Amino acid sequence: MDFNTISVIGLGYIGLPTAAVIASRRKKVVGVDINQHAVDTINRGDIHIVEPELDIVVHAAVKEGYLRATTTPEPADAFLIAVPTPFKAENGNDHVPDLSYIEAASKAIAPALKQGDLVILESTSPVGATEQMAAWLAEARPDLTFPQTHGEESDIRVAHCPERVLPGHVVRELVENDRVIGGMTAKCSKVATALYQIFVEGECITTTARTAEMAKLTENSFRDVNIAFANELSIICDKIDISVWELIRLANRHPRVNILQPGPGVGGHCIAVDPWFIVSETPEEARLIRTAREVNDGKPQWVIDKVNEAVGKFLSENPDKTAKDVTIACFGLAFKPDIDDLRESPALKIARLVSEAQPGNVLAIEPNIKSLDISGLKLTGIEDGLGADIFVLLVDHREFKGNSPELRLDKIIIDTRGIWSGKPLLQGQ
Ligand code: SAJ
Repeated sequence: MDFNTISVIGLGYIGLPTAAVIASRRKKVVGVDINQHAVDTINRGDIHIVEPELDIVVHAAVKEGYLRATTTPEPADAFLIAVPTPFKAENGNDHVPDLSYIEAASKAIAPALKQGDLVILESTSPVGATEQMAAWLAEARPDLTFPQTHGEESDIRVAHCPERVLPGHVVRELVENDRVIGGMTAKCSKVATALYQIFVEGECITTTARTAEMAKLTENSFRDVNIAFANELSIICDKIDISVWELIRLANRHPRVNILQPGPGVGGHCIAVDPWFIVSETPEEARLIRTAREVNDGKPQWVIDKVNEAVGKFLSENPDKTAKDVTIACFGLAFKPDIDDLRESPALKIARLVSEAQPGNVLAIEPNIKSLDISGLKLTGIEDGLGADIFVLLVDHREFKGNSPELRLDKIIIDTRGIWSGKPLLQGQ
């Protein structure tokens, strides 16, 4: 199977690296995005997102003429859709998946389709989304045949191949990770596998589209449930005055135990979202998955309650002071260590809510960003942060690790990541 031109729809955190890596294999890639700024930036050989090594790969692919971006889809041999799947805005609390970006992308590429083309959905999707996408394509192109009606004989091949790369390691993981490839027919899987073999060194394992969709949701739900277990343990341990960090270290000495790390909550755009796609489809059955989401979503408020307790403790130890005199330093705002990504970050949420609730100064120390536009939150360097009365460690950035003595003496420390105190969460209680 020859793919002369490959089109990637959606040039975000997944689409752009995928387009660039395919182009680095000397394939002609046309990237499509509705964001004109992103398109212009990429065509200059630059990138509009932060991801290690991506700038080099994109720059080379554009300069060598293999990668080009546009706002309008063009004919290609394969179309790879990597657009967002958020929740429906009007149903925010029900966590119902919103397929409107997939619908818009399907309708945008439909006029460019021709017999023999392959369409792959990479966006993390609820079970059934690939079949829905094929239905939208068929509706727009009644002159072509699709797998849902013509099986192996269809003009267009359709498959789901979920992305599973870890932000911060995308360029490496895109090549090294195994891929689950779910074709709507066996032939669809075969053709899609040929596409991924252009750049994937891991194994390509084929299945059905629905199983591939569920596999991706399962991977992120597995992680969410395991993080929820760690977060619940941290709350239990805090109550009974045991160091959760020591506890987990000890329990993990068991050959079949591997507990993850507690934190201030679960952030990012995947693990805090995808499990809801299962819950939304099977609300009666997905009880553990739902509870895990609730445990992790409840953790930021629990940390905020600890900050309030810490302020009370500080004031009782310093009766000459009022709440206005208390300075709180929040260490870290990103959703995980050593990145600049603040989207869906529990750390940012905690810092923001603390600054709204506390009358004193609230400092934010985030070495990975240069500016912050949140009223009441003052972005400062580590040195200034060390002058605060209460430290709230929210992200285990490399800059915060270590044994700095200033971090331990006569300060109230709320260490949600266990890198400073190694003691019960609110040190000194
Ligand atoms: N976290 C903890 N404790 C841990 C591990 C993580 O609190 O022990 C928190 C992090 O701080 C962060 C959140 O969980 O707030 C998510 O971080 P992460 O590193 O676990 O995952 P993501 O969201 O960056 O990427 C995940 C990955 N999925 C899995 O590891 C199963 C990645 O492979 C997926 O491709 C990605 O979701 C995605 O796009 O779906």
